[in-house]
Amino acid sequence: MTRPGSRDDSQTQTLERTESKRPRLWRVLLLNDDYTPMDFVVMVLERYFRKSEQEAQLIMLAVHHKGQGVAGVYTRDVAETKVAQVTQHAGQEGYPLLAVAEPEGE
Ligand code: TYC
Repeated sequence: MTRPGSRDDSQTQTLERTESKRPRLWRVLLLNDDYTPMDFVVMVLERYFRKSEQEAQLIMLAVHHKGQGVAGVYTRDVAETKVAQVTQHAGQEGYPLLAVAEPEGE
């Protein structure tokens, strides 16, 4: 049934979106350990998470005292890349520093 001025949608259907407009964000967490030097963790936060030296110190100390802390929040791909970069750099130095990504809101 096509009225003048309306579009005939009998042939064409538009699928409803199933993705939300804004992608879910992922937290990158740093985990505490007994061996990675504090200075290395601060450098990681500055270099890979673009924190100022002061912010980096605060986050590092929070992780040291509480066991884990949020280094940054990103889309999934970016978060996974940060995890890979940190893990690779720490491993290269022989440090066991661990970073993990987890979705926000869980
Ligand atoms: N606990 C470490 C130390 O005393 C420092 C540290 C902080 C390690 C944060 C990991 O994610 C970390 N040298």
